[in-house]
Amino acid sequence: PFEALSVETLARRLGTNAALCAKIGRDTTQWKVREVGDGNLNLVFIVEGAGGAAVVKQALPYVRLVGDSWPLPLKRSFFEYHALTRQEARAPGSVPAIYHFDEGQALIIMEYLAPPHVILRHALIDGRQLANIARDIGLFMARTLFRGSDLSMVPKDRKADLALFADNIELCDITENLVFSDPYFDAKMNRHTPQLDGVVAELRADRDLKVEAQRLKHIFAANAETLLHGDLHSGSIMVTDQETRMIDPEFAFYGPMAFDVGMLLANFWMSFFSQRGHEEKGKRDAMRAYLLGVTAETWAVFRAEFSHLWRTERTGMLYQKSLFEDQGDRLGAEQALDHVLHQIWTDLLGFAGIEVHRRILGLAHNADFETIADEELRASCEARALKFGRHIAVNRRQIHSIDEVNTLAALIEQE
Ligand code: SR1
Ligand code: MG
Repeated sequence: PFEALSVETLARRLGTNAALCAKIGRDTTQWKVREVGDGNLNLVFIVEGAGGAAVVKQALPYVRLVGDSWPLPLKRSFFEYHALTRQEARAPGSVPAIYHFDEGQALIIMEYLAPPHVILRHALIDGRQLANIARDIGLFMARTLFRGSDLSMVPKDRKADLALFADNIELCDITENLVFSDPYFDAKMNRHTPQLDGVVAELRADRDLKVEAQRLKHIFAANAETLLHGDLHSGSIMVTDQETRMIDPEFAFYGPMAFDVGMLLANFWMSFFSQRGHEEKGKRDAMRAYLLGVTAETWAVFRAEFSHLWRTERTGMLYQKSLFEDQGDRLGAEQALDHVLHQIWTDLLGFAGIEVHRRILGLAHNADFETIADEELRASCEARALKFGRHIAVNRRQIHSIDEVNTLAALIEQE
């Protein structure tokens, strides 16, 4: 039966695991175990031995953030494992290496991304400008989203994966409620900075916003377009000055391409609006400019790589080459590409706006704002972000470029 690991029991329980011993050494008396999980759901151990180190990640039968009053199935570990193997195949080198998966114990033994790797969110709070994140994340999203879809896969394989990930019901349910609905009414687990009471009441009375949030929820739930990471925020990415790795795809399922891109960009915009709260560590003007540059570059890299894959790897049953290039109609294929990219663009703005809202109004907040101790200051950052989120969600069909969005962000920041 399933048993949660602890710092005390890990060496006894995994001391004979061949994969772990091969990585870190079999002498368990040398093993040092630390629990470092700071996410909302799981246990994460770093295990160091005489020969090296590894991470052991184990799901718990409940939501760690809330406790055992909120049960959550262990099978999320199964989805994380299968998502990681597919991400590695589709975007080699972008995720940690997997050494072992134990479905019964809901645990994955994987590569330890040792310091100087840090969580991207923390690096951005510290005011670090990382040169490669836009390129690396843009490529990761384009490759995984394109290659997991009917633009690329054999229909039988894609349908098998659709069925496999369709059972990730409870984690989808978290997103469906926590992201798209709860922020817009007085749901039980919501919380917000008290100084935002007035702004929150206005947003919850905003019919256009609520309708848009439900339209986006509809797109999220009904558009099984590709295998998503499903929770691609800056806390799900580890970085060094050179390297970028995506972690934690336990929310993986078949959904709209724009969801991963929108959630990711929202986290850069939230970092942007949180910077005035971290100014005691030094002026953040350059950081703000950097962050807007990162959003623009990420979207440009995504578009360029997606377009490249469209032209070179479109082997699936959608927009077949036999209808276009094979008949000498390259323009037809480009026209279809424009439609697909345009849809991703319009929808990502909506998902981004809603993601900003849920991190300020819902249950799961993020450290960008939460680490601002002064509540007045935090509320002023959050209020700007909320306004921005509302604008891009409601007006998403009227916004045509990332520069427009970034100009809006800069204007709201200066108010
Ligand atoms: C109850 S889980 C709350 C949030 O944590 C995860 O990282 C997801 O973002 C989820 O929405
Ligand atoms: Mg996570």
